[in-house]
Amino acid sequence: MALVEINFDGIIGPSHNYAGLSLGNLASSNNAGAASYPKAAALQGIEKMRANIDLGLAQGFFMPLDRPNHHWLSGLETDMQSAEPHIRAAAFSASSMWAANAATVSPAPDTVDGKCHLSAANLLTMAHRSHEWRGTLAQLQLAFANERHFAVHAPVPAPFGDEGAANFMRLCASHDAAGIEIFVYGKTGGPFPARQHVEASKAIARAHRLGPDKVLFVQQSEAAIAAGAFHNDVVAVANERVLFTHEHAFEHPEQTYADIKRLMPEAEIIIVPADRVSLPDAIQSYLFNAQLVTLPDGGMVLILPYEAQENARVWGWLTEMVEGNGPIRRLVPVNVRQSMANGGGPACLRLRVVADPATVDQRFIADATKLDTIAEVVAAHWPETIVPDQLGDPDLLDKVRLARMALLEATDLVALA
Ligand code: SUG
Repeated sequence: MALVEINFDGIIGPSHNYAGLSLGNLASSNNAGAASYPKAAALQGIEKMRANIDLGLAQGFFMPLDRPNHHWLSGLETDMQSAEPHIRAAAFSASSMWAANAATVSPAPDTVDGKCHLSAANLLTMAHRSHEWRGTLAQLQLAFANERHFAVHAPVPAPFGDEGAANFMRLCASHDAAGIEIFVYGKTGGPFPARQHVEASKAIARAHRLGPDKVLFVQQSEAAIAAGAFHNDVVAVANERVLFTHEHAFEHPEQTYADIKRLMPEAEIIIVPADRVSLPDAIQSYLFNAQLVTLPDGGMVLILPYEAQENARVWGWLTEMVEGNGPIRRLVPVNVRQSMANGGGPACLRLRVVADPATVDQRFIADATKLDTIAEVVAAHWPETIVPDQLGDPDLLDKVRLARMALLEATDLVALA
């Protein structure tokens, strides 16, 4: 089979909660302390996968990581009972659901050795995310174990923060053709941290054996980070020859567009002007944190959160865009409200891998029947609700651990226990 884009979604874990852990992520801060609904959250994610399969797209998934992370806590000489609340919350976070941050992926057509390269992200800027990489790496090594087709790399070492594909875009004539890879890094973000360091991006480009004439390193705009775009995928998304971006996504937009056109003259850049959609509107509605995908018939659709439809200025602009003669033909709103309340839209929940699905470990490939099985496990085992002051409750910790184990058993992935 030919190379296709497979979207691997992180299954939303049973410990999903709102602990306000991500400075600079406004949804995370604004919802700190609110009650979360892990079962509803995971079912929303499963429905998104189901809808994408119905659109004819290839779909995979990743398992939630083991939480709380006792290994991390013991490294800090503490445990769930005695840890301070912020450490306890960091150990318990279900943040690996945002699979766009799991790794950076360079598909085989872009690399000198003709393999698909994946580098697990170190996520070291945020404490609760900094301990994801071990579990993520183990999972990538299992899913992409076929060394004829894949090379899986360990994270870039500290101190250079890397947040994976959330700060990475690929433009190409079609997914199976050689493309250009755009690494977006931050320098400063006003009051908020810039999470992607340029040295991490450069290291990944070297590890992935990309041709230097096919790579761009682009600075994210300081204003965007300061407004709450903690990842570039909050203000821009690319698919095949199309870049869909906010006017203020990049620090040097004209230079960025010119460089893209130089490396790929057929690129089509759709710029959403700030006088139609302000940065605050873009960040509140997450219109760019959409899955921009090509359907089997060749048309492109934007799979975006309900929140984008509910913002009149955003929806007005999008409606005009699809009525025009552009490449994006359809808008498909989806309900991922539980994830959105922690700053994770449809695009955050998935990692794109261009590969032949037959070369991937089949346990990670979704179909309707498998999603039914996963939904049954979630319905039976995931907590209904969690409030942050429950995080030390031993009954909740047991429930969360057993819920994940039930899922690993149902998907034949106990190797990840
Ligand atoms: O890293 N939120 C995540 C959201 C990640 C979104 N991913 C992409 N943009 N690709 C983050 O900020 C909040 C957790 C909490 O507050 O409980 C959180 O980690």
